Amino acid sequence: MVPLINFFFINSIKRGHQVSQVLLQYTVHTLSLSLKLKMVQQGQGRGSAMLATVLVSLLVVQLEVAQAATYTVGGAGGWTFNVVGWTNGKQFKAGDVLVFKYSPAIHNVVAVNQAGYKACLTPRGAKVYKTGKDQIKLSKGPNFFICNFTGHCEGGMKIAVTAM
Ligand SMILES: *[C@@H]1O[C@H](CO)[C@@H](O)[C@H](O)[C@H]1NC(C)=O
Ligand SMILES: [Cu+2]
Repeated sequence: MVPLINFFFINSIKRGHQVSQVLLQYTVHTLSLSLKLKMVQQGQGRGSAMLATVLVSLLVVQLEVAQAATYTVGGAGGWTFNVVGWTNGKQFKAGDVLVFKYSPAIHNVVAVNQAGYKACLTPRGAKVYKTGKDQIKLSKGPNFFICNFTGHCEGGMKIAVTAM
């Protein structure tokens, strides 16, 4: 039981879930375990206990699927130069939220297309974010963001994120 819960925690935290969401899942898990225990104690037999396990597991899986994760781009360092490798090894889903934290006096976030990402150019009409704490929801497929202050994108201030 303990290894299972540990696995559960580590997995959720890896996915970038907020602590509150992890705690919610933990509660559901704990409930399922006590439910099983109760059924066995009441002599309702292995069959119903197993059914309860399956049902609660399904509920947990559904919660997992429905939940959007929130990521702070660049981690503790925030949205800055050389953040381009931050996406390595991460999996993103449509609806996940990226939080860009930076000083708006010296940086911004511009949603661009693939060509803009590659060439560090801002396409006409591109959406510019400049609050210093922008929350951007990922859409399914590729998402590209650059800082368009002169030279910053070239300095690795760009990310490409593919959301499943
Ligand atoms: C950044 O993009 C905005 C919006 O297209 C544009 O007005 C601005 O001139 C760009 N800044 C630079 C340094 O290219
Ligand atoms: Cu910048």
